[in-house]
Amino acid sequence: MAAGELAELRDVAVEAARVAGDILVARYESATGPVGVRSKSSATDLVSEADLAAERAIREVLTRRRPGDGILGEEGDDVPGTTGLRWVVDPLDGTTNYLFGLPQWCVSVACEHRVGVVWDPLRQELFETTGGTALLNGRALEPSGREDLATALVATGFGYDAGVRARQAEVIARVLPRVRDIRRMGSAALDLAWTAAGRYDAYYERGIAVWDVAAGSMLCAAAGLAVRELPARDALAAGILVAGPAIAEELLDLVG
Ligand code: LIP
Repeated sequence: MAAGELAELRDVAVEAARVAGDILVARYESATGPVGVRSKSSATDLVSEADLAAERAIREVLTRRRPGDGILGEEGDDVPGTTGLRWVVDPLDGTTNYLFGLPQWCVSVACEHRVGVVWDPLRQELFETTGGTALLNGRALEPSGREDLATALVATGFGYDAGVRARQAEVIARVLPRVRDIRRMGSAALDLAWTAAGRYDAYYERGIAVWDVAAGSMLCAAAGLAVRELPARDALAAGILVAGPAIAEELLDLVG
């Protein structure tokens, strides 16, 4: 793809993420309690009016600037495209945090295999990649380079289904004694971006959706991290693991 077209895709992704972020911040700062919330797959799987408004805004930018591209979003229809390009968007990653007033949520916009953008409007942190390098506010990301799993800070997350969470607790019981510590912060896209930035040494999670990881996994790959798929097994969904090359395989064996 020509550099100019890639730059245009990047600008579209950033505009879409920022427009959604403005909507989310306005509602977040004005919210005085649970606003327009309903549950999806379970009582703990929530979607808000903010999610829906943010995705509508993203879709408006994409259809206006990239007519003919496909769009897959967490809250809207899967729109097939005619150009061979598909946008995968999570308008609000970290929905539960957002609704509880916890400042750990973001907007994730990816043009598959071309551009990944994770926008954290509260911290004004723009993570982006067009494949070659991964950037945070224009500066190259540097993963931690951790070489010892025992001193690694590992992020993870859990599903919404009680049975799945019980199995994920069994995995955590194996991992926790073997690493420095665990962080469960509630946004896969930020977990991936922060791992690419070296704030975490590794991240893994099963049961996440393609829109949770589409942009963040591109950031991690561009930053030189190992990006591995966790295959579905024993009633556990497929997932993702990202880590520095020196600890990735050992963590993969542990997570299973
Ligand atoms: C969330 C993920 C998080 C996961 C949550 C949820 P959402 O996405 O980012 O990593 O642990 O269960 O799936 O629903 O906030 O877009």
